Amino acid sequence: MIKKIFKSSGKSIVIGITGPAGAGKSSLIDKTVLELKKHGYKAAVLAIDPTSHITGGAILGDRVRMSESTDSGTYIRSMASRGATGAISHAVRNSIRVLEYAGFDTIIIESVGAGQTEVEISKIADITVVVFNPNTGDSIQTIKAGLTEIGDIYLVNKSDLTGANQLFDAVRDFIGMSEKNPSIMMTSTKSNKGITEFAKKLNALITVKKKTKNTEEKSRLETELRDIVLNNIKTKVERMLETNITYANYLKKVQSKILDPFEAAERISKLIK
Ligand SMILES: Nc1nc2c(ncn2[C@@H]2O[C@H](COP(=O)(O)OP(=O)(O)OP(=O)(O)O)[C@@H](O)[C@H]2O)c(=O)[nH]1
Ligand SMILES: [Mg+2]
Repeated sequence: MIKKIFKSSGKSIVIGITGPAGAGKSSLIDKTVLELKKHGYKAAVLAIDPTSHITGGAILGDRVRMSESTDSGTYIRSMASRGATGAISHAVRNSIRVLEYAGFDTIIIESVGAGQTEVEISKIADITVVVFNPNTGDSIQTIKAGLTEIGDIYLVNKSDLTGANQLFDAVRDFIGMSEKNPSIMMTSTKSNKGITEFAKKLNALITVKKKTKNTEEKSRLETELRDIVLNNIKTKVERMLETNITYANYLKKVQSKILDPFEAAERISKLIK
């Protein structure tokens, strides 16, 4: 399928929305998608689900939170992220291609937390939004944990709750000086505040990103190709080592301390052409 649709792919704008669990990402996406529709965009949502897909808890949660937009024709799909992070970006890249082929020009990816997956997704996304909320005390911790580099927009959601203003100031102090010069905004999906402004900002960013999409796509494809080649080679070598007699012999020598592992590895590596 990818073979068939690859040729025309790489034009849609990908928006990554990340942040701690319960920050209100799904609720925000639900409302934002409707606003983006007014700007003429047709959005699809991919929710990366960090939990087991057997219990289905978060999948259901995301679906329920996005009921408004699903009712109006938005496509939402959850993906389990258990397993290698490399595998996730692989699956996400291909899902984006399929969704684009299906006619969506804006693809929103929701992911939780501040881990490797988020950083990987921010590399795939054209625009990254980091969502915080005053409910969880770990927000600043999250900022410190490495989300400072990835955001184009930092959003303090749940502005209807106390502590939102302080959090906004803290985020501004922390993020304000970063090189990317990101926007810092406040929203409340509950009292419907700031969503229009957020969508407006996204619209402006989409317009900018569309101009550089071509160049961006080229460098992304280079990363992707490299990823695939390195992965293939790794698998090949792993398989070879499983059955290789010379390797087994060297291993015995190392295990009986006749040879150190570095010397042995050097010699084994020379066998691989
Ligand atoms: N007070 C208030 N609550 C909100 C707001 N936005 C979302 N919530 C609530 O916060 C909870 C989590 O919202 P979600 O939209 O599921 O958050 P999420 O970030 O997608 O959560 P995960 O996908 O589980 O990480 C829900 O109970 C929402 O109703 C808001 O602006 N104000
Ligand atoms: Mg969610």
